[in-house]
Amino acid sequence: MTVRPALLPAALLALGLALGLTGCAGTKASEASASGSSSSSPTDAADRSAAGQRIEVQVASGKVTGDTGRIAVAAGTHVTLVITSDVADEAHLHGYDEEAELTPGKPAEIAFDATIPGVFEVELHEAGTVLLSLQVG
Ligand SMILES: [Cu+2]
Repeated sequence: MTVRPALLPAALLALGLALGLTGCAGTKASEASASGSSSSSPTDAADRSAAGQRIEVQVASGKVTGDTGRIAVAAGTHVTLVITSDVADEAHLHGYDEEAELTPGKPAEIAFDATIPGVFEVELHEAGTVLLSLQVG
């Protein structure tokens, strides 16, 4: 037969690798940085969902301004995420696994349909900065 003892350690190694690949740094760090995010009202979100929702953030000197914090999005909404950074970086929307290359001073867009419920971070891979958390539901 073809049962080889070497397969077991290999399987354990693969399992260990899989456990280490649960996401980028700071997947659960949204609570700590959401202190200034009480500005969106439920009626606001309902109004915007019909025509799609535009979320804009700006990054300058390492600081994030605009639609930062936790942003509520109704499930099914077409979302356009616009990110402007003063340094080159790569933006990553977790959960949906959408990425955008950021060129200094040029707005980059990630457009998607919010079909996956949950809370997902938008993060800069180089800087490690969390721009916002998307709350879909
Ligand atoms: Cu990421």
